[in-house]
Amino acid sequence: MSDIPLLPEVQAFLARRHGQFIDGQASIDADSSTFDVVNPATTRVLAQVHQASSDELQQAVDSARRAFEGRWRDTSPARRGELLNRLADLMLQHREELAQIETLCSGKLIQISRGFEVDYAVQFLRYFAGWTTKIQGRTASLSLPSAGSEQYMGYTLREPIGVAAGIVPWNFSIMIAVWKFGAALSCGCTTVIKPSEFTPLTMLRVAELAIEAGIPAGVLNVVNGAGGVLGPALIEHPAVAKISFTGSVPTGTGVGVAALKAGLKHVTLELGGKNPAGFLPDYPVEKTVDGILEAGYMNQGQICASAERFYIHRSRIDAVQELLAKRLAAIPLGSPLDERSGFGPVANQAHYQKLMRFFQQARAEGGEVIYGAESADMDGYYVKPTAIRARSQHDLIMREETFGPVGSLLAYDEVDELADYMNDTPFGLSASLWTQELSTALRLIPRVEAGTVWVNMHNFLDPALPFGGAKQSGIGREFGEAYIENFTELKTVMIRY
Ligand code: TXE
Repeated sequence: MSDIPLLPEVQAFLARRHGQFIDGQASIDADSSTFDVVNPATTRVLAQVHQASSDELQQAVDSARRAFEGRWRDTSPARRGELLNRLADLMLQHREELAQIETLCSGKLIQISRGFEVDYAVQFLRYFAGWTTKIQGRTASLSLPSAGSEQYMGYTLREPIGVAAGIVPWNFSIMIAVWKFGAALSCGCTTVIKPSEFTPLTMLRVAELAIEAGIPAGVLNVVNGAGGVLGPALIEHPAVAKISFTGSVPTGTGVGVAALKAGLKHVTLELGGKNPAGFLPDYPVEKTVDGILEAGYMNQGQICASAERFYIHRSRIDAVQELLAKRLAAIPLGSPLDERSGFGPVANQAHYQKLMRFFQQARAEGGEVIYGAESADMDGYYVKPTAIRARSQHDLIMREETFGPVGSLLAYDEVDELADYMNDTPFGLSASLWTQELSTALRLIPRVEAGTVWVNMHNFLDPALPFGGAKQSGIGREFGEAYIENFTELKTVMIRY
């Protein structure tokens, strides 16, 4: 097994000093403290990044506000679309460079970095570019009384909301940022993106490409630093009108409260949860195992929509368990820069330690380890893909998001019981049903409490369809037409004539 060679431009990029990207250029406050970016596959420090100072934060928001008022809001929709498409072209031209930087920072398999962080992100960016010319209000027929000859007309306008802050997690540092800035820019908003402190580098490079594409300075700014310090400062800044957050439920809840307290700011929260996959009694064993692998283990399970709870009919669960153990054991763990690896490290040390605590807890609760539940004997933050047979729906492993490669299996007897189990959680981001009986699926879909329900598939997103959480998994929807609501204010106009 061997790693692909790093491109010279990746090595040159890593050797630079890193900080923020403000008003069209790199910004480094030499007096501000630095934090390390660690390669989770080796635990070695890759780069150091200067934390944004409060002056820099101010400059980033000021620059976004000036760019909004002075230029971007008034740039024609067609031109905005053209520029977003040009950025998409440049991202593809720099595909390998961006993918390598992402893999080094996050431990994501290089093929996934190429396919998702670049190709798929570009597909989203082009989707948003296509919407720029289609954002519309409506006209309405009014019923106001007319005493004489006066008449009325009424219509609505969708106006860009202003400066939008995008707070991004570490699991998809480019793609999730594109969801936020692509959507914002297409609506005429400008942005300040705060990447996760674990993956702060890729967006600095994307912001440079945005300038090369011709997107005006100040439209896309990037500030880096500890979420607990920078996040609240960004949310509270009076010129920030909107916060779009993706991340964990506790942090997201805090962000929502802070956004309301900071002046009833608009907020979109895309949070995680504890997503279920329910396999109906007719579904064959081998296909069930394929489904579990698809739903739970991609990107080491570090996908907010991934399933972590798997409900299998009692008549099949033992056979599923046996085959799943074999399939998990056969996944080749290895360096994420080696194209033959099928499974890389988890993204950072804190996450690795959190998973170790989950394994301990699951054992203490009497969960049966089907496979894994331990680290792999390798230098980086590697954990084995894990499956646990839970004792009951009340086990911690069935209730709390691990955000890792950890599937918990539980047997059910009746289909009604399955629906109850699936909904027995405060969260509701996604869910999947697996059956060859379409009528069973169609009857169950309305009963499942989740923002997205897949049938015979899991973890697929399409820019044309809204995505977001029910219950405590979030507020608002991204993608589809739904995203336009997030970044525009609806203005009603009434005219008497
Ligand atoms: O996530 P956070 P973290 C889960 C996963 C992981 C745990 C912690 O289980 O182990 O969360 O990861 C910024 N105000 N998920 O700490 O805290 C932070 O800097 C404003 C699930 O990375 O949610 C980062 O940019 N912002 C998940 C972003 O919020 C704040 C994806 C996400 O950080 C802030 C990631 C604050 N007070 C982790 N504190 C999912 N389900 O999608 C932090 N941030």
